[in-house]
Amino acid sequence: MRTTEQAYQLARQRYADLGVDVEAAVNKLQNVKISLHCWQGDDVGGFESAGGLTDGGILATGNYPGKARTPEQLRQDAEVAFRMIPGKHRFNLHAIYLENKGKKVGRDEIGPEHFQGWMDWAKENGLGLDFNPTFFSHPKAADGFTLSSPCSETREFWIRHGTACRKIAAEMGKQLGSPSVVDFWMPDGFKDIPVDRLTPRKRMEESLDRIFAEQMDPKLELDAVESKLFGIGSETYVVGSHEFFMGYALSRKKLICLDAGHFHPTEGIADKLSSMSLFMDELLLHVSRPVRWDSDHVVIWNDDLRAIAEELVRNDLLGRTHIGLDFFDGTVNRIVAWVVGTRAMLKALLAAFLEPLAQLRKWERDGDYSGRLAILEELKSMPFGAVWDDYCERNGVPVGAAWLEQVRKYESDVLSQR
Ligand code: RNT
Ligand code: ZN
Repeated sequence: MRTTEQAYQLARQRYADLGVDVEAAVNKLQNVKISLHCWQGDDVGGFESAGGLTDGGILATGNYPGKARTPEQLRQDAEVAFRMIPGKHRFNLHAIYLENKGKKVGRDEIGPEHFQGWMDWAKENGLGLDFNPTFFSHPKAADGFTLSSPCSETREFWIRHGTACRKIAAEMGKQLGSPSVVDFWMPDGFKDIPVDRLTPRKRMEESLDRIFAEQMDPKLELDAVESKLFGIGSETYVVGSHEFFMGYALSRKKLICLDAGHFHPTEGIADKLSSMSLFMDELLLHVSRPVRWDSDHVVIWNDDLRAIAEELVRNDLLGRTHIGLDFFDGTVNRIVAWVVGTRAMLKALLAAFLEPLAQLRKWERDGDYSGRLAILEELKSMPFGAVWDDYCERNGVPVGAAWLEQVRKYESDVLSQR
């Protein structure tokens, strides 16, 4: 017997002793799809022009060599990442990742034809696609306002952009046979203390209502709105705050997107999920790792991530939660970042599936908090790694750290030649 197999059999027995069915846990994980964000592959640059990210409340740091500069390169890199990640997943595009064949196409003029290459690639690779309008890195967003701008011409431009993006996503949903989730995040806000906090919010509300006026088939396209506490240049006031988008999503029956970095520095998103699940059908997550601020570090398997996964599993929310990743680190090999972040998310979910939940719930109901405390702590040193390794093996991806060697080889063969 191979060592991974031996270790797995022993681990299975250890978990069975606790009342956990490992095979059932593994089968559940097999159904989970994570949406990998294209923007980790090139530091949120996109292919509109050679310029790349300018401003608008997000900032990528680092200049690790080998960044993807064309759609072909980005797809090739993503394929390498997907080969290191167990399971079948999704890919999440921003509007600036269009293929314009060298012609300048305004953001308000984009259509499905500019994303056909991505749709063909997704089909070949068995991936679903998600989508994002890009309300930043643009002269019309340079003053920090888009859909809530006091300038009607600016608002109209961005309304046309948002409308175009929903149509593109619906086409993706149609061609790929699964709905494309469109996430609306706008950087709008003030650096310093405003005197009128209400009017920009009214304008934002009106603009969004115009964008969402057309009913879309939820089998093809779903809309989400993403709140934020502060950004670079919007430290004092963000139009799309949590309360704004919570109210908007509830009243318009949209999804809310919770980004792990968009709240107060010590405020996690895990505890929000159960409450929101009572009032909304579906949720979108931007799983990220804020370090002291909304820094978008690569996701790792830490307590915050565990807590998110536990809430999703314990409350049976996976069937109505879209899990997207949102980080961008240009100081490390960008494929390594994708692989580490996605594998961490999957590990956190697997660990959550491996809890003796019925027992823990019973103890809690009966007031046996000693049992709950003791077993939650024991679970941390259970042979989780053996189950994870077996999961990788049965999905045909490298076991343990073996994937790193493969990415390093790709770096020397391909990335370093760019
Ligand atoms: C920015 C938001 C948003 C972006 C992506 C690139 O603070 O988190 O989701 O990171 O759209
Ligand atoms: Zn986000």
